[in-house]
Amino acid sequence: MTQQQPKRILCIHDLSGAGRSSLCAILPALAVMGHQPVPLPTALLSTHTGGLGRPAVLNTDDYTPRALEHYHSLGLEFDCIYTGYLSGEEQLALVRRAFELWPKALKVTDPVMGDGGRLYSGLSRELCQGMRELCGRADLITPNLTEACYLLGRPLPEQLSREQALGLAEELAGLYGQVVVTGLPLGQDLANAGARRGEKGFLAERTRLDTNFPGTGDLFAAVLVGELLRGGSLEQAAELAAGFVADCIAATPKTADTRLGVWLEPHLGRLAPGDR
Ligand code: PXL
Repeated sequence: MTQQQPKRILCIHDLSGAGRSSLCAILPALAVMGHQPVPLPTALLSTHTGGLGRPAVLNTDDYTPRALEHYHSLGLEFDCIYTGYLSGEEQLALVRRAFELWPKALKVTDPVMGDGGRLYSGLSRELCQGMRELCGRADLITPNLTEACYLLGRPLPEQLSREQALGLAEELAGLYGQVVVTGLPLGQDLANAGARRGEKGFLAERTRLDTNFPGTGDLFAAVLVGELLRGGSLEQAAELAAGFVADCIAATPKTADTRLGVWLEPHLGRLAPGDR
């Protein structure tokens, strides 16, 4: 079997030790898909901020700009720069600098700001404004519905028809370029869940399970990025990512502590090249 050259991906996200979010979900997913993720942690946290109390936090603003310049001085090339959770406004400049240093890299921004209609605790309005601007610089953005509504400056709908969902994504695409919106509450009988193509775009539908886990947006975006870099289309990548996340959610025991994220570890092997 011929080996595909691993794609090198600069991952600008936080490292939250427990809870299977951000880099702790992203790094294993990208690596098992055959890529070389290079983490640039925007902060170190003991856990994510979603319900596990107040995490211990270490600011990395003194480290990250120097790490970027070091990578550049080494002549390291990145095929992709993939950005997510930023804990402060300084990090907007960090991402802009990364985009500037590697102009040929595919720029993917997951504008991690909130969920369920609320912003994550500790994120300032200014940071969220800056995130908007960053989305304008990216080649592809992957907001969830809360973030998509924030980017469009409108309230969160409780439910969406397929037509409305495609319309929302189209509106965002008009402003920002390529867009994949996650977590759309379609509220329909999805017994025949699967891929659906409309005139304006596509839907990767899965049956909605009545639980919420932190980190699933990070896992989705990582698999999406991984598949795009393996040469998949946006639609194929979204299907793979939606299926993988849905399978991880379904396979996590009902009694598990949802705050610790989905039990992704037993399933990662399925993402390996040649294992699909
Ligand atoms: O999964 C999104 C995310 C990433 N990073 C941190 C978070 C969250 C969501 O709560 O708190 C630190």
